[in-house]
Amino acid sequence: IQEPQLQGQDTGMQCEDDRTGIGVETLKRAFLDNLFYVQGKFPALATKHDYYMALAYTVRDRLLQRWVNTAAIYTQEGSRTVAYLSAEFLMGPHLGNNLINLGIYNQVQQAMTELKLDLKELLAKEEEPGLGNGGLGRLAACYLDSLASLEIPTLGYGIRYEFGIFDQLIRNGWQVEKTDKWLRYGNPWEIARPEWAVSVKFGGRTEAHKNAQGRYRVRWIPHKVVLGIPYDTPILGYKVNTANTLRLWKAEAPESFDFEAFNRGNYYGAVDQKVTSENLTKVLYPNDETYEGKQLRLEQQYFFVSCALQDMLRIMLRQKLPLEQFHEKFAVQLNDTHPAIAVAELMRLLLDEHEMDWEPAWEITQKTFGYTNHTLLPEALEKWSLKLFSSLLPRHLEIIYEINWRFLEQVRHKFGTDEGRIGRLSLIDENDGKFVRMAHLACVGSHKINGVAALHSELLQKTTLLDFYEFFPEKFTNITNGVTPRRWIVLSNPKLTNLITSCIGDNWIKHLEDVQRIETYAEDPGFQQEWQQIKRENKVNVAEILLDRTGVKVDPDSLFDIQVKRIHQYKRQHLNILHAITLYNQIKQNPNLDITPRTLIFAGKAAPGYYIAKLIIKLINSVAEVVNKDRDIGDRLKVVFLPDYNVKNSQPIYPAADLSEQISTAGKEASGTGNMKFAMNGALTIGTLDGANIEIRNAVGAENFFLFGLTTEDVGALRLTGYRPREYYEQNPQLKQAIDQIASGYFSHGDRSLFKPLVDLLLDKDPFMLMADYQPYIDCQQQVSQTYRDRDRWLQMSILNTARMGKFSSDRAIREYCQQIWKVQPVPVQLAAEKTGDG
Ligand code: TH1
Repeated sequence: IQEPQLQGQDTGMQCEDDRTGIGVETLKRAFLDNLFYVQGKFPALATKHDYYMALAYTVRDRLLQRWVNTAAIYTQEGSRTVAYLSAEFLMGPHLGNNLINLGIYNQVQQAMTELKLDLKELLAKEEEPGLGNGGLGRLAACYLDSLASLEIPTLGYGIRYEFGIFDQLIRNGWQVEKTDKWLRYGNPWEIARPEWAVSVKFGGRTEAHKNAQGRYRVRWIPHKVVLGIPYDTPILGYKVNTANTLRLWKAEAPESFDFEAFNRGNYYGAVDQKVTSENLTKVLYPNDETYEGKQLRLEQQYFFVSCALQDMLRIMLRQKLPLEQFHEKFAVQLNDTHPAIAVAELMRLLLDEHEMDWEPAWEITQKTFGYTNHTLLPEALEKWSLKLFSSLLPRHLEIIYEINWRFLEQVRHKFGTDEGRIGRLSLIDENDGKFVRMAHLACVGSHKINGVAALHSELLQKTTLLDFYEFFPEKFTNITNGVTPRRWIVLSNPKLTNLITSCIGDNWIKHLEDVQRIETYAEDPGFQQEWQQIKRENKVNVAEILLDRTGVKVDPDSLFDIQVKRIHQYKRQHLNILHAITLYNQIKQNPNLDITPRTLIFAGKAAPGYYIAKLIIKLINSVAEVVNKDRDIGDRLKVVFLPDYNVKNSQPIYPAADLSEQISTAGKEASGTGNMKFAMNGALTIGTLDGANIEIRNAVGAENFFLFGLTTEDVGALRLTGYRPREYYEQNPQLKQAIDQIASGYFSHGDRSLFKPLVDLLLDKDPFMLMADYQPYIDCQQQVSQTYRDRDRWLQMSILNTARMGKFSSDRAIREYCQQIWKVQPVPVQLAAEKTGDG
């Protein structure tokens, strides 16, 4: 797909450096060399995995030169740097992405073919680092790609979970979780940096002491100390020499043995400390958008934040920068409130460890941080009980009290003593029990607060953070999410990439706005024909995957109607399944019905403790079982649940979709990013006026988007006037039939108790208003079916969707962060060879 660049062509005659050359012969030689010297194998003994590793090291060698150069230039220039703090980074497999960004995909493919190997098979061998739950973690990964591609000095800081998000199996229709042993066969993309380990304290108490100048300072005497070891992964930009760093921290015991215990003969006891310390970074909490007040989670958050800030201070000292310039050297972004303890930790480091006074320390802190809010759902808003907080972070609680006291003084100064307002703004929630409110800490400690789509940012200011908006409106802004076209178009959909590039060149990969130029072809029959052919081939590919993983055979000529995302009530996978049941009933009632054949594809994980979400998975599989084996239905309707949705498994999905399901209750989905990946790949969206759907519809044109459902205002008004879901059920025969079938055991071998909790919830409470949105959704789906029958119209709509998605590149989003929040400039990196002109 990509032509070689940055380096000269390999003529096969001149001798390229085995570690940097990108000619086919050099790549083959380097690959075999790595097979021998890294894996200790020769071809006759090598497994597929050995070949994958040899290729990964071959690619890594080509990254390292850029990585080392980048670090040298950043150090030499003392560049202003973005530090992106996130408890989750859902990077996906590295190999394919690095091949694309290096621009060597085609050469490597050829080299492998010449060695009688299949690059696709080797790519499939990579275990992806699933260090995130869903959209929030994947957004962080897209942003790292764009930051590197835009040549912005960046450090991503996070946690090196030993076990990432669980692997999902489906057994008897239920989700079963399996631990994700991603490090089992080694990770060729990371380099441990034990020389930059830091200590992190926990628990204990504080005391006052006099410093050398005779002034009182606070000292923290911890109960335990844990070591943080950084593991670095290079993040290469697209066709640039910039390779930034993702620095993930692993917890270790400061001493692997407790020698006192050892000498007492308690060998097993001696290893205890090692075990408990290492538990800290053992596993990712698999909850998307619901927090559990678990001690270990707060420990994880504080651990990686403290490691990150200490690391930044080390970098400043090494570059001989005074600490007063911390906010000039680093722009630190808080990816939701998970790293919000950073506000108190930076204060502690400046005050206690570097003896700065409160006022300058606070000014530096506020100028350093930006806070991104990703959700309005109340169950996701983190608050920690004072009991837990004070036992774990006693010094931070003192600092938070001081921040709060000073902040509330300012509030009083501005608004007078309005106790209601003060209670609502306080960093401490005293409503029932006492809690530290992390979003409040993040707001007060940051100079900018952003939501992730226009509607979400508006709602933040009008509802969840209204009091903060009234107090400092200038801090608030919106930056609509984006996704990287490198992974989500070029890597995932090579055929579409080639078609677009053959028409308009490849500039669009770096400047997605340019993809607009394919609009002139939207009605060109030849182009439409190729467009359709590519979609069909992508659907055939997914049909093969579905057959392989689920045993269900689907028709690639049917309409591929896809909903892939975490399973959540607010995302309403169960509304989609009500549509499936409705279609099923329509065919059963009229076996000769000429309907548009559809394949409904679902995928996504449920949090292991989220009972209703797991029941929704069971319902999807139960409906699938009945529908798929019903001979009356035939190829007109299929329902499939693809297990173990992750980045790797998602890549073939987006390019194969005709219809993208974005059907959350209005006001609940902050942005969504899957909606963008689908539309860029030419899927049409059926969706509500929620999150980024609104902006996607504005961009692609209302006539190219299937809109239905309540608006955010409707939802609020209906709630206020008294929402009675059962009335919709009683008054709508189709809906009643579908619900009654679920309740009667039609899909559960006569078991009436299985889905009762779900049915009762829908009829009595229906917190996400499926009953109200049911008929508008069904009607809109009918429109979809009609439109699909007009092939030319559909193709034109599909092409226009891709053409008009330029805004949703993460490059645009990152440019906005750079200008509005981080005030940071690109720092281009040249390779030494380029500088001397002998490359
Ligand atoms: C998601 C939002 O639900 C989604 O709408 C948005 O596109 C995405 O973030 C990126 O901005 C969130 N994921 C999480 C995960 C946790 C807590 C809150 C959110 S919001 C653990």
